[in-house]
Amino acid sequence: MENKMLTIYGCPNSRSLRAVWALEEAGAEYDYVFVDLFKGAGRAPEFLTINPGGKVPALRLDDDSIITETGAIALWAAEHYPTADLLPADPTERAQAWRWLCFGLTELDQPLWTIAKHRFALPEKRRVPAIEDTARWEFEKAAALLAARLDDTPWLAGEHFSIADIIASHCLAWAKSAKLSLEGSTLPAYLERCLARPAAQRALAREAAAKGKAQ
Ligand SMILES: N[C@@H](CCC(=O)N[C@@H](CS)C(=O)NCC(=O)O)C(=O)O
Repeated sequence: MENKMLTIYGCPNSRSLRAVWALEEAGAEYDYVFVDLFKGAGRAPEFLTINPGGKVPALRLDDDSIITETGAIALWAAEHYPTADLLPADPTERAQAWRWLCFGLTELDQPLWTIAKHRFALPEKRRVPAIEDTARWEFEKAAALLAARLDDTPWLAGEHFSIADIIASHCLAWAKSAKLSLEGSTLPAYLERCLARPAAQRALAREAAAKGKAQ
């Protein structure tokens, strides 16, 4: 079979950074297609054939099938590039990676998404601004659990960086940009450590370059 390039559909300042970061950690080669969500490109008919949900990220595989959902894309990268060690081989650490990956995608991501939806993402008549107070409270409870875990282990799975760290640290960066404060020193230090990884820096640069090229 012809060896086709992977293609990631993304937009800077969105969850697509998680997918690009996972591909960079994996050492994958891929094309990047900039979907300008801020100009409605997520709703364009050509993108809806890629992801009928109109959301980024989406990953086109070399057999032309599409995966959406940041968790699924990160897991795919971890499984297809095993030498990158994005999921620990040790069964105990691997179980912890699953645990914290799911925690990030639900307990951390969802209150942040609730805040974003009710600030700007939903049609105006669907927004309930008063919900923000409860979502912040939920996020703070989840962030405290994350901090407690990171007081015990350097990375969420244990001794080794994993895709759980990509999702969790992306949520922390998102919280910061939404002006939520990260209590204590553990989470800011962890976020800095995650973002300092060369793969994270390459992912940020790749997304920025794709946007710059399109404008
Ligand atoms: N659960 C999905 C969420 C993806 C998502 O909501 N992406 C946002 C950007 S962060 C998006 O494309 N929004 C455009 C829209 O909702 O129209 C994932 O984790 O991949």
